[in-house]
Amino acid sequence: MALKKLTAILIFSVCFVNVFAENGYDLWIRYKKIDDPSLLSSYRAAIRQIILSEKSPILQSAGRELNRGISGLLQIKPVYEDRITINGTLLIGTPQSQPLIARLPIQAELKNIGDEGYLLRSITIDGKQCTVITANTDAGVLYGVFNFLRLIQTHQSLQQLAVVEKPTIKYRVLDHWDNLDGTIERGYAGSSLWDWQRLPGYIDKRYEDYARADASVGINGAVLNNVNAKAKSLSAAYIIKTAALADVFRKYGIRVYLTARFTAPMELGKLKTADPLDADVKKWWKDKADEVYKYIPDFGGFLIKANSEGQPGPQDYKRTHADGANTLAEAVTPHGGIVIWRAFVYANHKDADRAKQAYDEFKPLDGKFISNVFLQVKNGPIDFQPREAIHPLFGAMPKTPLALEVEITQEYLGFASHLVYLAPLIKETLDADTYSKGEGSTVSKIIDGSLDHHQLSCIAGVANTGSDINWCGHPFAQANWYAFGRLAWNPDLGSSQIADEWLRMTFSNDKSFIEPVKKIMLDSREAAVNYMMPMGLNHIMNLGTHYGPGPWDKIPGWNAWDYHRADSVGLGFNRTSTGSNAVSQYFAPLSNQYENIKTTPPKYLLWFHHVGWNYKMPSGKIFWDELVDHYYAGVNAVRAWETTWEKQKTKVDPERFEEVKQLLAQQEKEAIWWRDGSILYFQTYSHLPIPAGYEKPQHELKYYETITFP
Ligand code: BDP
Repeated sequence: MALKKLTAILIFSVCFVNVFAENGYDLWIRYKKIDDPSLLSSYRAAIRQIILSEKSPILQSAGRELNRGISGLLQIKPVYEDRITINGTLLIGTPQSQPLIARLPIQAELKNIGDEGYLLRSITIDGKQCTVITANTDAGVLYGVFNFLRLIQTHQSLQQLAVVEKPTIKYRVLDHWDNLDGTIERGYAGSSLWDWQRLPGYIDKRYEDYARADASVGINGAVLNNVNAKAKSLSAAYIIKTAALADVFRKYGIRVYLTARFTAPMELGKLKTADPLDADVKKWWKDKADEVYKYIPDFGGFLIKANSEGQPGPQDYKRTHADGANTLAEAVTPHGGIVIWRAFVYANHKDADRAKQAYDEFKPLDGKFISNVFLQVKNGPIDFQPREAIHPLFGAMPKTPLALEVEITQEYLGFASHLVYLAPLIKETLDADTYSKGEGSTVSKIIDGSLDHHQLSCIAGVANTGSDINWCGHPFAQANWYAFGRLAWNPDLGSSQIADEWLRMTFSNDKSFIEPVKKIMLDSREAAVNYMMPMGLNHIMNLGTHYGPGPWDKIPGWNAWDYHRADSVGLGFNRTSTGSNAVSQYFAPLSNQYENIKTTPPKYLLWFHHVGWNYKMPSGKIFWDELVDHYYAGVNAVRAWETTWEKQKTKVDPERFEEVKQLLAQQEKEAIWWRDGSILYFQTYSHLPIPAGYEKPQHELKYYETITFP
């Protein structure tokens, strides 16, 4: 687009009346007018004119976003110029798109911020006070613009800006488990955002808003379809549909990826085999990749779930995961694509400890993958449970770039009805020390590539987005999308800072609102662990729905008992050397720490040990009493949030106030369901009473066992 010029500098306030109720659609990029008059005038003074030449689609996106932000937050109409004439000039672009920037003494700094980093700098140029938003690439500029708007949204000063940012992780990807029929596996916020039937003809405006939200937190990739893949997504017709989405997302620096069904060469190509070492199969994947890249030149690559939960894979042909991954990776190599191969595998037979299986299967393959393959590892070795011990593969495969996969959708954390802020869960994973190369070998250093010297790095989050008007179902579930993006960009950010930013942008900058509500968010994950699966318990949810308690559940192939192992002696899975010996998969000192019940962190107690009901805990209480304490603490926390939320009535819009209020009431009810159902069930083994002073369950165990999915 040509350089926009306006002759006069016109800054005027526009009185917009907000006729729309707050339905949550605008997420954290809602740009509501700043009320504080002195803040407003200082921001207006800093943005009296803008120099931005919109030479590329991404720079156009940056310009549009800036207009939208400034006209909303400051109610001024930005004025565009092509030279610096006054104080309060915003100078935006790369040294290439904006010659003025090429002359500034910041070139050395630019060299250090890579492809996607950016600088926000207050600089005096020709005697005029300017703010520069610059980067080496247009995408970096776009991220800089979003950060600049975030400063205003969160009421930060724009004086003396010296922000230097660059992402720690290269591929920051959302995995959408969306099916081609519009349903979403483990999606709780409506149906798929992708309208496959009307693509490529109809481009829903929402695609762009989705991309804006992603880009605002630095997410740069989206896997569009379910890991339980259909070959059809790689058919010619669907490649064209995918290309239409890619055209929208590209303007926001986002690449698309597809999941690949391993038997696609047979299903689509009519080959007799999908053996990854078969020449025809290799050729099929190569041709398919060429076809995809013809329509989508910046296609990210393939994500594959193979030989897992019934999905086909290389082992069906007596080949290894590495054989399979490499064949697909070779196909995308000429185009600069990557393959993300999932490590989520387990054979569902009784005697195996599921927690050990991915390690047993993949560790021997370290060094066997070609260089554009990631192995994508879930945070824990079972399956996205409310709390898991860290996955032992982290640190165990130094020759292979590992990607971390976390679940943003709350499959095991109350779907879209429970308020559970996930930054603390993600942080717990990122900050975990594996000791693979001595102290400080954290998961974040493993996945960002720095510990084992990998050039490529990747993090993926299973998306919680859907067609609900507010995108994520629960108003607070939006915070998990936000937090994932922020942590993917910078794993060192704190949960509290992220919650603070999100609350300010999504609800209000009022401190008397932020502090108590932030506390709810920060406490929420631990509370959910407490009322669902405290002290290292896991996989005791209803096995059919993954909602509500089911420690008693048995369905074909599955027993919740296999995970909790309750008996007359105690509770928990012995993974020490006298049990499954999963502890041996960890590096010392963790292996020794977990081997010993006395040194195992209490939060992982039942993950590693079968603990006697009367075992004396460090607190002096017996184990049973402490278990019960945790369950009650979980419910009590939710009750306290309800009281806190009630006090926010005048500080938030009535729509979202009421929605959160009702959902908290539901969460309390269901926390009690979890608590009472679990305690009564475990009591049938412990035969110990609920300690005095606690309210007693209102029903018999049978009642909780027969509650159907609400
Ligand atoms: C499990 C989900 C299942 C997914 C699987 C996976 O229940 O729907 O397909 O993870 O990650 O937790 O492949």
